[in-house]
Amino acid sequence: MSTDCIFCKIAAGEIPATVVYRDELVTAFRDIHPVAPTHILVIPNKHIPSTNDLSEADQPLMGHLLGVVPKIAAQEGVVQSGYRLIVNTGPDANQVVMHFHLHIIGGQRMKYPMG
Ligand code: DGP
Repeated sequence: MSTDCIFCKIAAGEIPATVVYRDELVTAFRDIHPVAPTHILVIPNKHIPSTNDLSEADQPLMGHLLGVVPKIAAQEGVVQSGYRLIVNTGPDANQVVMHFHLHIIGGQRMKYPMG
């Protein structure tokens, strides 16, 4: 855990968030500034700053993180309608919080093309 990381504190239950899924490895909660009717962030409970910091040892964890997405999508009622997964990494992607997080965005038709 990184003591100055807001997402570490959410994972540890030290600051409030609307948690929609939690297990020993990952936590999912509603984004504070939703851009769509469904906007969930899925994070590893372990502090990993960004995609660039993933190690080979993190592969089972990241597989698990992706694996919980359909369960959360089902809870949110967007499995059939679809949803977008986004991982912002670094300045050009506007990554603001330096704790790896996967955005699940859905509940409305997404803009396309992306970028
Ligand atoms: P990104 O640009 O990918 O780093 O997006 C970070 C997201 O995190 C952004 O959509 C807003 C959300 N966020 C930031 N701080 C908090 C917080 O304290 N609680 C919650 N629930 N979401 C937060």
